[in-house]
Amino acid sequence: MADPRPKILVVDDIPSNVHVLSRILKDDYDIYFATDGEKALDLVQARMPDLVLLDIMMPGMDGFEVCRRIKGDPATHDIPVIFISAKSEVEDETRGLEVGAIDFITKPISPPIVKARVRNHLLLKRQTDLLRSLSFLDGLTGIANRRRFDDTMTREWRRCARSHLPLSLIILDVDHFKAYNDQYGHQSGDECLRIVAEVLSERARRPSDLVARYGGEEFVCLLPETDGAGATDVAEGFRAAVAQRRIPHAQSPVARHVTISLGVASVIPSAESGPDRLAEMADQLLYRAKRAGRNRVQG
Ligand code: GH3
Ligand code: MG
Ligand code: MG
Ligand code: MG
Repeated sequence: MADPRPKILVVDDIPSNVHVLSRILKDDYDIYFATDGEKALDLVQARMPDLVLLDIMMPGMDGFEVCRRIKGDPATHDIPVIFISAKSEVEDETRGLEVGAIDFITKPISPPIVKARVRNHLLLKRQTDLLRSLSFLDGLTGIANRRRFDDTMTREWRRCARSHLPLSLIILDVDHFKAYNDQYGHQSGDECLRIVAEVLSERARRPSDLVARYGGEEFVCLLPETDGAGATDVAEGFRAAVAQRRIPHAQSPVARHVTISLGVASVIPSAESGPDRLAEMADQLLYRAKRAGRNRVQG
């Protein structure tokens, strides 16, 4: 599928300036526009543009302030901002760059230069976005990695604490995986982990459920707004689905195929405490599932 057209927000209080920029760029990009700072900020939130072309001198909120606010919000911080201004003093340009703009173009503009700079900055933005998304993925299985899990856990902990909703965590570990590697080789071990990751991802029910590789042959599933009973159901579904894949494991004392053990912990988060205790609880329960014979869920 072709990439969607990049979205550019043009902000200028003089409609004819907006018009000129739109004409230069509209063949290659989707253009949105605003003629004051407040509307610009609303559109940034609503449209999440890939680039903002921003005038400085506007009645009400000026461009510097608009830029500062875009850069101050974690949700919009990474959107590149280019000032396009008749203000051409060194101090103006310096200030523009200091409030977080990536470039500064002076009016009157030269259409080919605007086009070329916009193209370059969008290319860079695309590469940065790609790198960021890769930094949150596990290289072996392609599912979320530990970094993504930690990030999401922090965010969901706060959200559930604010709304007094339960947050559940499943930690699971492949049974006798050392013996699997010894028997079938490390490459097959890797393939087995990819299959387990796929099975878990297929079984996670809600879009807000996050399945991640926790490390080695351990995986986690974070379940916001889910109580212990709900999470135990999901865990049991994981256990059964992995067993049903019948991945041969001749050396396993549990079954002749690959199995997993799971610990399930659930809390209603509070603002005073952090998520570490939840992970500890789930980990201890996983350990109990192992001692109780493996291929089971311990809630
Ligand atoms: P238990 O049922 O108690 O969990 O036994 P186990 O053998 O699974 O546990 P142990 O912690 O002794 O062994 C885990 C093994 O997982 C050892 C390690 O080499 C293997 N492993 C960890 N990460 C990877 C990986 O990315 N690929 C492969 N192939 N093996 C891995
Ligand atoms: Mg102006
Ligand atoms: Mg382990
Ligand atoms: Mg194991």
